[in-house]
Amino acid sequence: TYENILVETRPGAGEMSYGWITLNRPKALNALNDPLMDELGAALLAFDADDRIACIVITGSEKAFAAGADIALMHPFDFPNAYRKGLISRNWDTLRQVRKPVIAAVAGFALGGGCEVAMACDLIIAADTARFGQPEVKLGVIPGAGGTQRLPRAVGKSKAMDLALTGRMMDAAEAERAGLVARVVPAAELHAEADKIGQTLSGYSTLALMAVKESVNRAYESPLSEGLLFERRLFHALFSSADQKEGMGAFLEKRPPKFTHF
Ligand code: CO8
Repeated sequence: TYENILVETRPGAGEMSYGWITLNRPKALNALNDPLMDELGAALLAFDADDRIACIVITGSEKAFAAGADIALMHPFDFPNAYRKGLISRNWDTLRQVRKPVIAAVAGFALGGGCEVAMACDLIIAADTARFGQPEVKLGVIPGAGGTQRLPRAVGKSKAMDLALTGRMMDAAEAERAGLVARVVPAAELHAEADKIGQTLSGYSTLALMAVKESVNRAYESPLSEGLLFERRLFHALFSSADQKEGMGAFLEKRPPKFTHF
């Protein structure tokens, strides 16, 4: 029923699966508009609510992950309408609310809002063809969904300023060196690499995956002492799970664990 994205459930380890979302507005290089963002939000929430899903992959096409927000759509807007209607503002918070790991698998252009979608994911893997950038300055505006906030946290102030002030693109190798991207692989292997991550994560306890995500994200929101305390509380909390007994028991018995996600 989606028109701007393709959604699949891929079999993972054991009885678990992982979600696979492909941004799919090929004629506009996956430019983001409200319908696409609404569909992305709905698909993410559906996967997040599904107990059989361990994690979610978001990808685009070979040419573009997403080339930004839709410029033709934005062009006629004035401030009162952009503000009142929340121009292309919906569902960015949904990306933050998803509690399972979300992996961005980026090939081609990830520009403006496209780069911001990737950065709102939990980890970015890139094809060697990937190009990242915040070119909004060239259009007379600035990034509007985290480009001036998440990018400096990911790559530091100097490089974030460089990208957002000049609007230049950064290739995959530079993005990996800068810490924006976790892994770079040849373009032909991008989906296999994302599948490998889906397979790996779906073999783990969903509780542990969600706790890792929550705790790492805390690092961005709190001073070190509070972040460490939060982490320790979650670490101790996981001792109330059957999966902790199973994970540690399986290690001691030298057999693979069979997690039940309780
Ligand atoms: N919006 C709308 N259409 C687009 C966009 C876009 N962002 N990007 C590409 N397209 C369209 C082109 O207009 C073209 O359409 P058509 O065939 O009908 O002419 C088609 O996609 C193919 O594009 P090109 O012919 O330009 O392809 P090239 O390979 O020559 O160039 C580029 C690819 C370099 C990616 C080029 O298309 C480009 O520079 N695109 C714009 C990139 C950009 O400026 N992105 C930032 C947009 S602003 C933004 O994202 C703000 C985020 C706000 C977030 C939400 C806030 C609340």
